[in-house]
Amino acid sequence: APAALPTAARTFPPGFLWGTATAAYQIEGAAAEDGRTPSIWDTFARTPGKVRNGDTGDVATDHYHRWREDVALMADLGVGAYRFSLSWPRIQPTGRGPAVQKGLDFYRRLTDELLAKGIRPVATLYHWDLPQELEDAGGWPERATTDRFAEYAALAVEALGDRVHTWTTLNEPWCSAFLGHASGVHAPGRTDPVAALRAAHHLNLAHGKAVQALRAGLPDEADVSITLNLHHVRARTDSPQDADAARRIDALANRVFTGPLLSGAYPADLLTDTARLTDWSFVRDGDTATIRQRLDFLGVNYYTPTLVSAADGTAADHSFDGHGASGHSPWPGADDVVFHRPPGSTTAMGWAVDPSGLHDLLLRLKAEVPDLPLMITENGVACDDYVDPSGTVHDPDRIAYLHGHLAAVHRAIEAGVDVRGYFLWSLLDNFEWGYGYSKRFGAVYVDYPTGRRIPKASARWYAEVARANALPEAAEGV
Ligand code: GBH
Repeated sequence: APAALPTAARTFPPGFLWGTATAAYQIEGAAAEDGRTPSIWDTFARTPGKVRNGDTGDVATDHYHRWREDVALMADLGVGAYRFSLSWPRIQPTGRGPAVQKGLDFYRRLTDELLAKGIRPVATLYHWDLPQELEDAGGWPERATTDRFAEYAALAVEALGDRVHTWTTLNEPWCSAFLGHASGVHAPGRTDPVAALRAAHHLNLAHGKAVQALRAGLPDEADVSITLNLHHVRARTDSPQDADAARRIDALANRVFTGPLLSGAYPADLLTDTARLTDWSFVRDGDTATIRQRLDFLGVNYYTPTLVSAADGTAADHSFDGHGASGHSPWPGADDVVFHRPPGSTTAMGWAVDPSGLHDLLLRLKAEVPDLPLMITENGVACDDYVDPSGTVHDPDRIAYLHGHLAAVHRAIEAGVDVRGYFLWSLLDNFEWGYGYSKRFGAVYVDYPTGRRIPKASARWYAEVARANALPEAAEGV
């Protein structure tokens, strides 16, 4: 045989879903229109010192007014699915009572337009924008919030269940619980480790109740899921001390969610590790049964791996462990664990580029929950895009990142992992939480503040991958 046969095209399974993703607060703007009231992110962003440059989502990418143009952009890209989130305070401003019709109408128009263009809508109920009134009543550390969430889920599915058949309850409850309540770098900015553990449980419970509400309003063939930012945790050495550090972070990052969601129990080691802080009496009889609902798929968001060791006496570098500037840890009971920068190049966020973390994470999930289909609900990168004098936006680092991570997904599929689709984060440059508009994750460039959209080179590259349902040989394929 000839020595240099071309390697087989890396084709994805038939029907593999190609999409892009966004979230309401990051793109919509129109913060005070049509009855919308503040969420915890409006409050947080308006608090001096919380978000870089004092940026807020008041205008964001103005998607609330430019939605039709944004759907047209997606249609031009030819990508088959769009993952977006519903703004809770736009639909139910106080977090209680009847829905605001104008708020629902926005999502009706948006989803009608998506369906008219042949794009599957994938709706997330909660991407971090709790109505401020519910925060004032105690927020996620308070159990009653789980019932408010179930009521909101019922309103959303009643209005949209006829056209949206793919639903996700929560986006990344780890961030809501631990960045929001322990390190305080996300809204509501609390720094109380016990409140964070309570929030984690109530987010799990809210998910379980919301799945029941969603299923009650959906046809049998609809898909219901949750999206987790699972951490691929590696130990720096194979010493027992470092392995134990990795185990503890794995419990707080992953198993605090996957335990009750997939196995119906909180892991025993997590309860032991945090026993100094709490006896977990906020978990009541029956809660874990409520949390363990059948899932049609698990949404996985992946950006970078996590590398840890036991404390070794050197000063910790908190630039990649989610610590707040004030030094509060997002890891209750494990603030002695040291985080290290993984090897390799880093992105504009300072996160290491390592597709093997995604591959290994997918294989772990297959080993632990073999029958659960997976969906990559976010993957992408902030990098320094270059706008040339003709106005073309070049982002070779993004193309390379996407190529490497899609190759990792493809390898996992070849190894037997049931991955159903991939959503690029993000369709548009947008409000990157604590970093404001200083970081650009979009495949489409947004010129602030005119709002003009310019597809980057990566958008054209991704459109071609989706069209072919296959990866080109090299990153610079088109
Ligand atoms: C996602 O969060 C969000 O769903 C999305 O809204 C956001 O725009 C996007 O990613 C890009 O950030 O924080 O120091 O512990 C991802 C959040 C990023 C949290 C990686 C954990 C690890 C480094 N995750 N992070 S650190």
